[in-house]
Amino acid sequence: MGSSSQLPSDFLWGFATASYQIEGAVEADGRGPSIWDTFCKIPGKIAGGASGDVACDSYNRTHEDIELLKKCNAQAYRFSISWSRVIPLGGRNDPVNEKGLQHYVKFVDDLLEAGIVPLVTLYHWDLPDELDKRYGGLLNKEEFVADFSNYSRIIFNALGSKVKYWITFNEPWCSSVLGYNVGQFAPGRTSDRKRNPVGDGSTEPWIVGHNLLVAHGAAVKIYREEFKARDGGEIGITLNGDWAEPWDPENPADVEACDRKIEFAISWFADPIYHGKYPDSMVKQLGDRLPKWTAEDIALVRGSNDFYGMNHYCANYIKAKTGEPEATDIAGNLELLLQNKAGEWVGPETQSPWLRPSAIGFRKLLKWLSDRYDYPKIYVTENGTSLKNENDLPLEQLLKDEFRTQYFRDYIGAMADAYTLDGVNVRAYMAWSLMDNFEWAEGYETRFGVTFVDYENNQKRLPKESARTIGEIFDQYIEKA
Ligand code: PNW
Repeated sequence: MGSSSQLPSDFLWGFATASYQIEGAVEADGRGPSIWDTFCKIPGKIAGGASGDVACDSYNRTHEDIELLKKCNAQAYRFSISWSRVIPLGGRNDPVNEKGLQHYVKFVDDLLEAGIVPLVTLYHWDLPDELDKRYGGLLNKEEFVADFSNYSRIIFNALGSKVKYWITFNEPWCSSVLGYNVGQFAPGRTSDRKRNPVGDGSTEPWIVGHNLLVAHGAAVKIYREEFKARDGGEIGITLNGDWAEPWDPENPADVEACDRKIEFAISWFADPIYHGKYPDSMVKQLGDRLPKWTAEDIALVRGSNDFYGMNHYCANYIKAKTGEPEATDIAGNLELLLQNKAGEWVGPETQSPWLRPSAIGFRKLLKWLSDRYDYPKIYVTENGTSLKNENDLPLEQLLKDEFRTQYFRDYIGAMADAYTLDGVNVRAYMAWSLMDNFEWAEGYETRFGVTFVDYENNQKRLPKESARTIGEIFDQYIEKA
């Protein structure tokens, strides 16, 4: 497997990060707070009481980060823009902060000068806090769509001539489910009263997911009507989703539940975009709790992807539940397990409780998506792994991250197989992540970087083994032009 597979000569690869996870400098140059600044201040929400206050200090170290990218021979870099740096209060009638905006203009110029292709995410979870307070943020369709449209237009205007790849939203599933059902991510709303006095996990995630789709569609319309002819770029949304294998392959209910699990995680967003409706399995389970598409909204959403942005990490075993689904169920009335009926683990343990690698699952999901959405152009916008106890290893060992290197070998090989053997139209790959960073609720205890960041020592960056190897892996697979 893998040895004879290839990737096309124009395949684009590089690394990904996100603003709140790396930038720090939360008060620099007039930045306003985001919902993550606020969430991090609530005791007990983040491991070790951490926050993105300093993180990797990337706001002040753009040159170091570009040097890192060059050292890895990266062709591309996916990063996100902090909305509240550009519009500190966030809204369409609020002032634009020219300093914040110019930071990104300069950064993009510097990347281009270094020969690195920028992929820009407009929204990687850091909503301006004021919008959450003012009108309930993502819960308020009219206001949120209008404000996101305004913000997007400002960014397209400032960067459109230089940036050819745009991602509207990163992982709307995480914003909706982790932010409004589980309550583990900002703004932390949930039905679980031990976690939060407010929130309704049976309705809010579906409203938020719907609003994110409409906001995505609205931004795409703006890009296509006002910028695309001039700038010639592409725009899409990035969806997360892992592969599903039946807990008991002999049990048809488990086999069926696998498709349902992917539908609840991915097709929730991808079906409206590619098919103009929500999946039947979701309509059936959620009934009126799933918002209805108006003709106007679905016209914005349908056909709104120039490419499919895919974040992918791992696989799960799926066991169908019997009986009626709970009101707060978001998964499709099934259990996500790491072991199957025979007691086999889906993959080796990592530091992230939800992540056990299974490279073959990557190939299978690429094919599943291609079948369902008629072979769209796919850009893998994130893929990577943490390492069990990496944070506790002595530096010397930590820099030899063979486990992560092998993960990239296996996953990139599986992707090349999907391209070569399954006809999957995958054209780009961004490894998560360029460097260790603020891993949301897990704080700094979990590391995903190909570069070690020494938080104790002035955020010094030291490339790990995987940083060196990933370029060699791509070199092996990418056809010479
Ligand atoms: C993605 N889950 O998040 C994000 O896009 C990144 O910002 C993040 O650092 C990376 O994956 C690694 O976690 C996810 O619980 C977070 O299933 C959690 C889950 C999935 C994706």
